[in-house]
Amino acid sequence: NTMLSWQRTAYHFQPEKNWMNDPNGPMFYKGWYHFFYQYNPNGAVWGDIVWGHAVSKDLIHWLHLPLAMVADEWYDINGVWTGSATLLPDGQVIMLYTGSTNESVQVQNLAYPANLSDPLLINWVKYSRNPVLLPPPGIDFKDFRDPTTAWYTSDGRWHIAIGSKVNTTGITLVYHTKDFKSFELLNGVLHAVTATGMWECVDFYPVSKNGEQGLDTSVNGAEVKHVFKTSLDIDKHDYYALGTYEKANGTWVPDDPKIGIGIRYDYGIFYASKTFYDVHKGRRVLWGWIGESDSENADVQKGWASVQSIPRTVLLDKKTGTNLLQWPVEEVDSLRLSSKEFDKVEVRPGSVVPLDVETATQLDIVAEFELDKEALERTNQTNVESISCSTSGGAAGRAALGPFGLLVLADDSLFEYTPVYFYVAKGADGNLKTFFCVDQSRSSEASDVNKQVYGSSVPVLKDEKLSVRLLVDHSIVESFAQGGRTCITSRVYPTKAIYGATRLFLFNNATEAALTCSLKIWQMNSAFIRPFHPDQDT
Ligand code: DQQ
Repeated sequence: NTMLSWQRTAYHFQPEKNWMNDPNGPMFYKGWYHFFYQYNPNGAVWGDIVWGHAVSKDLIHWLHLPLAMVADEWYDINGVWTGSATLLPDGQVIMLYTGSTNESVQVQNLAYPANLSDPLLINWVKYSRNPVLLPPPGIDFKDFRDPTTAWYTSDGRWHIAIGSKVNTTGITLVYHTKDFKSFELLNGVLHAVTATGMWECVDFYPVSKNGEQGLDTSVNGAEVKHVFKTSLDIDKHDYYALGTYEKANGTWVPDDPKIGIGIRYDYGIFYASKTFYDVHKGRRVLWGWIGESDSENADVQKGWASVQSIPRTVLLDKKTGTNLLQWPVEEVDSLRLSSKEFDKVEVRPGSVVPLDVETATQLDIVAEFELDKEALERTNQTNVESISCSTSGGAAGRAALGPFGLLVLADDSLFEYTPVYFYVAKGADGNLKTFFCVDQSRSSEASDVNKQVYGSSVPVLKDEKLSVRLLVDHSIVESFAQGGRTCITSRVYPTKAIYGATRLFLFNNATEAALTCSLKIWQMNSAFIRPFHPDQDT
């Protein structure tokens, strides 16, 4: 349907058509980044799931390859579900994935490349004695899925984690193995949290306490914290927490015992995410599935659904020590075309300032904001505990110190626009608390799309300016506050603010404080994401 074709993104990963969900088995192999994904070859809704496959030299431009695995065995005939890759030191590539069997039992299966000397890894072989794991006693046959990348420990074995639940407690089981064919279930669980339901797509990986490098999955020791991430089926959000992996008893202990399920990777749409260690650049890279927030009917009309996030590097935030920093991989900068800089633009309380960037559908924006210092001093204290992005009345609500920020995917008449903004409030202790939000309520004239306000508080340290990076791409806005401490990914469906009619504005709805904003804005090129032909020059 060409009516809706403008909603397709220009530099986010998408198949040519149909439904996509979770990222699967990402890795770097013989010069290529490999990306697999949950894919329905037959329609734009979830079902008939197989593994799509694409390769890239830079995580931005992609070549679509033939399906890597289809549902052709009794142990995955109801779906080739999510899995992860492990690169062994001897050069083998291990793929473990969940199959839904002919009786809809969730089992784990082993697959490997047919030809390790093919850098494109086009053909995959399923192990002849699959499945390698069945749901253990006490686990429901539909609550056993999404094996992680394996990590190696000093006992000479590889370990994998698999999400599950017991009653309503989400749990993570750990198995160890020497050959990825026979496995043993360890006593106890890696982690468990009551009332969180089924844990999907668990991820478990080390981050460096001091370094700027990413770490391979098996690294452990005093210099390392371990991130535990789970995707909650009950609310479709990804949560992570930092902690310590205690090899001796095989559990993971959160730094903050009160953290519960953890904090969100992203306060918008971002699910079933998975990291991999990029041996090529020595970094850890996070992929997340970004679904639609329009109606299923609209997806069927469009003929496609979902995109993937721009891959994000993940590092521990050394300044706070309590969160990760997520940042778009540096390769996305290669899409930057012409840029415009705006130095210390003043935005008075209650005003909107247009930014002359011509069309504004494909942008990379870096912005810094400063509120008038005197206004910050004289502002009254409020009960910050009662404030959140959605209680503040969205971007239209007005208080002393906000909201203020950018209006993206806006049309000239400000009929449609999506505010990405900060909201500052002074607490009873005199300290400022900052919220980072996206308000979708005016994003589209269409009625069958999500119009929620997304967001959370964001840590801002003394002497730090408020800063944001935005990646705008037709129907997606990925927003990173304070260097990636708090992220919000939004899918929006403007009907007027499209192509050449799209504009960008600054706004300040604070009643007390004037705002100064400095920005650099790049037009973004489209990425090449297209089918691979064997005779083409790579
Ligand atoms: N998607 C897969 C499952 C996983 C879920 C099926 C998460 O393996 O638990 O498509 O989105």
